[in-house]
Amino acid sequence: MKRRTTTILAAVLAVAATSTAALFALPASAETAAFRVSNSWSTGYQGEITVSNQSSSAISTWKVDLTLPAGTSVTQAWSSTLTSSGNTYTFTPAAWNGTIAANASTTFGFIVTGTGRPTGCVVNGQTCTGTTTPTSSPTTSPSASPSTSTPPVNGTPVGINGQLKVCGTKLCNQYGKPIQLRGMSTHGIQWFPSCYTDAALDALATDWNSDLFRVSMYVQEQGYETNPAGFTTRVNNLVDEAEQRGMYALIDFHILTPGDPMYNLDRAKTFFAQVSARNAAKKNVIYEIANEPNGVSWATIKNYAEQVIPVIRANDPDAVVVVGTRGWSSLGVSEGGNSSEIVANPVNASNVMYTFHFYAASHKDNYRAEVERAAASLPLFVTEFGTVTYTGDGAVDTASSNAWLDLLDRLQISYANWTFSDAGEGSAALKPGTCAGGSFAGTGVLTESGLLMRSRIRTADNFPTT
Ligand code: IDC
Repeated sequence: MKRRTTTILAAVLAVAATSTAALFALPASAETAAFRVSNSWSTGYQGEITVSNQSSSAISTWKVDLTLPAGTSVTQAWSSTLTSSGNTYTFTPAAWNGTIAANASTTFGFIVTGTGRPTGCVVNGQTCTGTTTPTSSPTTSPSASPSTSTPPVNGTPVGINGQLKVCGTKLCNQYGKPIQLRGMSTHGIQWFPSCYTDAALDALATDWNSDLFRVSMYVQEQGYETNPAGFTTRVNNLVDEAEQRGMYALIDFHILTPGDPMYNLDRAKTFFAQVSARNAAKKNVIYEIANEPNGVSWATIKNYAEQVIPVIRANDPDAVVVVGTRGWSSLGVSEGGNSSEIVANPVNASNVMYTFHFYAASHKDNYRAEVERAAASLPLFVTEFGTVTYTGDGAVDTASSNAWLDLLDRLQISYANWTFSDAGEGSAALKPGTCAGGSFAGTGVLTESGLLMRSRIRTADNFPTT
């Protein structure tokens, strides 16, 4: 039932620096809607509106009408339902966010083509009041414009292979030939900033001959949720660093706890809208949309994927997207299932792969058998694995690690090892204190896991061009 409010609803518009913002005055204790530009580029921008219920009882629905000047239009929205009439764009709730509890809020986002800022705002049918004044409020935009692409360096993994594409069950290069990418994952980028410097990336690219650099952006645990703009910028910078060295960058939306990806759906849509718009021109970006779903059904993961993938595709239609699987990306095995549930009900999108993770000291023959079986039907990508136990710590299991890596090589399954960091745990490739020291090349800085991984990764690649 639609509850008519008697309070005056209004919106605050705060836009990027050098723009003009319309400031709508708010009565005290009203439901409000706040608009902000969260990213902008030469031909458009991304907007976000937060509808807040500042009253003492729940509201059961909401509706926001934005008017844009001629030549500017909303081309995509998420976490809301978009309709339009002329220059007016109407946003109503998505299936899950119509009800807003007392003192709670919901945020939806949209992409605008054209640079005109809103000229009008109506919330639940009432005209926003206020004046338009120039402002120089600080921008929260993670980047001013979509990044242009750095030409791939000749002879590097990106220089040779170019834009990747899923072909059958394989990852293929620009020549349509199957390839395997071998590389390293960061630890949580919120924890080890000094491990991802220019010197570190140089060592990965030229000493390790790494094809791939996974950028692990935790969402919780002091990650993205604490500073979306800051983490988005950090990820984009690392994408550039990888590109400059001819390495692929795997953008990992590192959900872990809670294991239900739906908990982070809105954040995922916002984050992937931004990174895909900004990096669309690049050939080196692969999107990993959910690190390790756990405690949820495959149907839930698939539903999440089918909401996030269109957000990416709208900006970056040809990029490969990797989808997490049930049971901490074990293809379901760690929760008593297997890959048959995916084969029977695959994600309804093309150019996608499925994640498999393992920790060699914990996951052995039965997991290897399932990977071999699944690889016959599904494109798999080992976006994370460790040479130790699933805790990320303990001794390297050399025999199991080599059995795994031999299997992945044979099946041409790409992989990233956890972690290129100096965390004091067995899975870290670098000895504690290495990152502060600032030198990363050679074997002197490596742990037992690092020595094993560098020796496996730096061997010659097989990247066919004909
Ligand atoms: C671990 C880190 C550890 C950190 C912990 C919690 O190694 O330092 O305290 O996360 O954030 C995964 C996860 C990955 C884990 C890793 C090892 O994707 O985040 O990292 N692991 O436990 N899945 C299986 C193992």
